[in-house]
Amino acid sequence: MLTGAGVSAESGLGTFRGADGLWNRVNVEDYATPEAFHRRPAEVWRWYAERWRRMQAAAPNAGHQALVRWEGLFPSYLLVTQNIDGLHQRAGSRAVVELHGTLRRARCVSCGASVEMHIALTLPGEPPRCSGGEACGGFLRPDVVWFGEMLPAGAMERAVESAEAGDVFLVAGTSGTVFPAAGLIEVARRAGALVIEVNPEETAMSGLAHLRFAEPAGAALPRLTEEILEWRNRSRG
Ligand code: BV8
Ligand code: ZN
Repeated sequence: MLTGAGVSAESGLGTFRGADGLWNRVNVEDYATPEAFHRRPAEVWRWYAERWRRMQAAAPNAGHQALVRWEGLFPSYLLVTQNIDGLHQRAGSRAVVELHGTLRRARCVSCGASVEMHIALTLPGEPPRCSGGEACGGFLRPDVVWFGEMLPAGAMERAVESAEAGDVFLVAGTSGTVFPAAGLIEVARRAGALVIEVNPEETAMSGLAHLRFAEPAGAALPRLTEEILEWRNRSRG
């Protein structure tokens, strides 16, 4: 399955596009690109630090919680998320691939050393400098994928494999506009999966869905999960 910012909307975290979207308030190019970090490291660092604080203050919602059950329901289930907020994991999901990285960690731009964000934020400097084993002194950056950057090694491969393998592909809370993530929907569809979309609004990918639930994820996902569980119990007799 594939999730996006809409799944975290009911946890109080804003989405990116649409009327109240984050990208309506700031320019993507000023914050979510490697060039932006190069030009204005302090501003970019502070902006992500503020998003990290909001993320920490947020709690997983009924949509995140419902998806935890899917791990036990389908053996090849994989939760592919574009979200960097870690709320799926905080809800209890373990089989998660974070296509766009995570804001729970920072990493050194020079040596790649990884630092938990809550620790990085206690270090001096905006952004702080790397103080790992080698103390290379490089800037720490959020461990997220910016526009124009490659996805984490192996993440897309695992995601494609699961999209090709499953009978059902669930897409929830994403506008389906950022690639290569959005391409997974077509991959699943071509491989013969039943594509289900959960989104109150029509999206760029709605045409690929066999089934659409035009509802918030926090309502549709728990209900869908209950229905699958009931069907399971009935079919086991
Ligand atoms: C790459 C992390 C190879 C950081 C993000 C043309 C020009 C330039 C570039 C491109 C181009 N064409 C394609 C590209 C590539 C580019 C891209 O796709 N651009 C698009 C915009 C055209 N992609 C990349 O650059 C990717 N890398 O391709 O590498 C490469 C490398 C070098 C050179 C060439 C190729 C990397 C992209 C990663 C970007 N990082 N985030 C951060 O967060 O700060 S992207 C950002 O969008 C988000 O973080 C999120 O991860 C992603 C997707 O957004 P959504 O999750 O879908 O959120 P959105 O707001 O859009 O939608 C929310 C939906 O929820 C709505 O539909 C709404 O109706 C719904 N909703 C609302 N409430 C609810 C709900 N649904 C359910 N329940 C609710 N309650
Ligand atoms: Zn370093």
